[in-house]
Amino acid sequence: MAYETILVETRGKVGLITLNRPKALNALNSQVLKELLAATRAFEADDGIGCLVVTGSEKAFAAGADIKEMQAKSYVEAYLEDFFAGWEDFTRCRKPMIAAVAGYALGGGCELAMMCDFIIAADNAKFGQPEITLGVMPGMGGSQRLTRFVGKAKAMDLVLTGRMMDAAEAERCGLVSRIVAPEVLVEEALKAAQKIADFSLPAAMMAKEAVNRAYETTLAEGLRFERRLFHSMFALEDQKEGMAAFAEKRKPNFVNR
Ligand code: CO8
Repeated sequence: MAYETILVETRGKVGLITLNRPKALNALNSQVLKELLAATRAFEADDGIGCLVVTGSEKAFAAGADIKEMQAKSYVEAYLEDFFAGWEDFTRCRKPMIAAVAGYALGGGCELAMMCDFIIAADNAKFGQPEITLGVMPGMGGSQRLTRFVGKAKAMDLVLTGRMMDAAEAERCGLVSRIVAPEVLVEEALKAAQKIADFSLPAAMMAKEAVNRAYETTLAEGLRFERRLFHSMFALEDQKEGMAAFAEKRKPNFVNR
């Protein structure tokens, strides 16, 4: 598929997707969604890929859903097309995904970053849910994911005032896992992604599934789910290889089986 709003590259075992609508600060319109889903599915189906990185430009990861595209929508149009529901498909990607965020990650941009498994931010990153300033509220998961990630006080502050927070504040409150200089952002994200991709893919996918389960269930159920997955890992060749390599003081050679 030829893409117009994203750039898609393979770097080693990593699939790199770069949002590419510079004139609109990478605003997320329906074409971006369609292309992002297609690229993600292609990487998901590619056995050579173990991790994905989603990034934008140095000025903007994404400045939100495309306001100009949605401004004239009626309620019934939004309802019938289940506006924004397609973004849920993005979160169905089972391979690990890293968001590499520089510049603005606002509204849907912040929500897209939160759909990834973790966020590496450049020190110029700015996160926010400014929908309230447009007479609406977050519609791609912001009121739910942000609240789970940073807690009620900070989420209410951001969602109700529409203010932006910088990378340091985002790291302090747990939204961001690490901060790097803008010029090395993609390189650092690719390094982290390559590291993940070099591990056993089924182990990484199960680990992702288990951590995500923590957001959806009780502690007792989550612990049971974790233990079942952990037991099942003894069926993996990669478990035998990883533990043998440790005992034999050598590097493991994982085969994703
Ligand atoms: N949508 C469409 N176009 C955008 C967007 C956007 N979200 N953000 C920026 N652009 C466009 C601008 O219109 C401008 O285009 P043009 O040159 O044609 O006028 C171009 O990008 C450059 O933007 P600016 O000139 O504004 O650049 P600045 O550097 O001056 O400002 C900002 C950067 C602060 C990021 C500013 O662009 C801004 O405030 N953008 C909007 C941020 C925002 O409000 N995002 C939330 C959008 S709503 C959303 O994501 C979810 C909605 C949920 C609704 C639920 C309904 C069911």
